[in-house]
Amino acid sequence: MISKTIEKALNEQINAEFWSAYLYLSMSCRFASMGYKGISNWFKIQHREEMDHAYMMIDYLIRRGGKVSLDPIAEVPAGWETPQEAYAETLQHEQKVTSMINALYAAAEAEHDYATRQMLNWYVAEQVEEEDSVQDILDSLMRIGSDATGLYQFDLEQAKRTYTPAGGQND
Ligand code: OFO
Repeated sequence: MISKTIEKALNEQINAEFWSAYLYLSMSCRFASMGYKGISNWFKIQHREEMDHAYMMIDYLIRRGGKVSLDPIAEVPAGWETPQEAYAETLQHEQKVTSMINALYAAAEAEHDYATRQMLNWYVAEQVEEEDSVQDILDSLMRIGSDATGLYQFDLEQAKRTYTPAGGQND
């Protein structure tokens, strides 16, 4: 049986994962409406991965006998003007999520909840991956600057991203 402290912390993280999913869906919609189909695709896949992150934690909480609370999702921003702006915000957001996962990990350790700590290892590794891939994209965008042909090519590249269910989640 999971402790009330960890149950609460996991429910907060589940809400945060849904918020991330909603944030990236907002970015996907924004870039679709600006004609950047590839960038919209990249953010839509990011959205689906975040949903998986939430589902994985929900499954875990249920398996441990915890109670899932699906709290309201706070409003997300909208209206990014450039890809650079949205990806910079993505990196900032992922850095914040990394600190949240670290805090959760520390809470699991403090409670001697080694099963939760073990489950969180997947998220710790995922955050390294998330920050690294967004940093790579920002580096490319830095080189492209406002070059229209470069941005066109970049959009085509982003269109190639495909969805793979995270952590064995089914679509
Ligand atoms: Fe769930 O990794 Fe991004 O936020």
